[in-house]
Amino acid sequence: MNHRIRSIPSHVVLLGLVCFGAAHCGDASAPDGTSSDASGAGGAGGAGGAGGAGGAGGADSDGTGAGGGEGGVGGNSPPAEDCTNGLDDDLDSLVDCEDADCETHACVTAVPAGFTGPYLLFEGAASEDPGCPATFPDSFYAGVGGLVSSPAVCGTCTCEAPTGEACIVSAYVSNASCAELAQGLPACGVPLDVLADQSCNATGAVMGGQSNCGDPINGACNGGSQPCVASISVGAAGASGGACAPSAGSPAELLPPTWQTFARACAAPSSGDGCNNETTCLPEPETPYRDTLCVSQPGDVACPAAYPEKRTFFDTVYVDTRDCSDCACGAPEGGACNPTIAFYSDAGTCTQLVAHIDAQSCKDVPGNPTIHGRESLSASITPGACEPDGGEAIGSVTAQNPVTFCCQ
Ligand SMILES: [Ca+2]
Ligand SMILES: [Ca+2]
Repeated sequence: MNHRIRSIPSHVVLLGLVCFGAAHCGDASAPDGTSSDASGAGGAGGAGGAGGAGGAGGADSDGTGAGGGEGGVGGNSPPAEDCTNGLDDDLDSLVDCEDADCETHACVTAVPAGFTGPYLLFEGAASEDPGCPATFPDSFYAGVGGLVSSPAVCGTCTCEAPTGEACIVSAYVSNASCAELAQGLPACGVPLDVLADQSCNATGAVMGGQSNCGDPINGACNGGSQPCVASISVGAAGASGGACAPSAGSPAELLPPTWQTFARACAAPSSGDGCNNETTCLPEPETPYRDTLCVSQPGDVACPAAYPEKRTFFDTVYVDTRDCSDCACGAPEGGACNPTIAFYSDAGTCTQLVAHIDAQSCKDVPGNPTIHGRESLSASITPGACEPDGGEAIGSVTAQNPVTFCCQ
């Protein structure tokens, strides 16, 4: 006789398969027509359920009952619904997120192309990093965000006193007298600037002794009969040229940048079904994590519509170009000189004096002399000053290696 044991699906819960008495349990025809010849056999153990109770003793003619069968071997406890395995574990025909047992889970929009996730995200102080919880046990990412840096602190630039300033005095040798010049009458003349450094200036000359050397006619100095040299006007003197040496400046003082935010993203090892095709079943976030899940992509990228909230994090490496610009100086300004100029008639040797003339004055010179050499009687220059420039904070701190998280 073929003794068949029917295979029982492991998930089937068998309760109440109880054998009452040998008459019922022994030689009972099985539903498939085979017979079981065990007398008083215990009930079959229910897989995944409680074991069958032992068979009760059957009544017989002497009033003593045969021994009851032994109880079946107890099965495992019924499995709870695993919400992330795509199976109906507890056999209520509800898979994962469909199952009320998965109320701590929710359907989450599937990960858009190019992204990974979804991830649980923590943002906060690094000292409060919670790590990853049991529901999302795999740490996917740890980074920082919110880079804050202050500009370089720069010392004040200064400029040394100017050097190389020259005192240039304008002189004008005219065929008009000082009085005529003062009246603004037409006059002809020749400018003869003087470098007031106590050297004998010999460049340029106005020849005297002539009587027809440029009287103005109709405003043009092309003829006339007056002496060619009647007066010398000395204009305002001023220092010009030169330069100031800038101070070296102080080294840029750089405070280290700080990150306002620490970020950690955690992944779940698997996701479940029970959602529509566009979504997946995952544990719902709990504090201190962000209350929506996020997807990620390396770099600084735009976020898809399904995960619109963009968060950008970086590793702690940064590029710091902060510095102070070099110190520089503008041109000297405000220098002064006010020399008396001596004019000579000789050929640039400054020996035959014609006149001493102070700056900003005019003097008539009699005898129509030649004016050639001229020199300043002092070389004193009251130095000007240069406006300092530079020493400004430049550059910036730039975070590196961005990673984009896009959250719901
Ligand atoms: Ca399941
Ligand atoms: Ca289920």
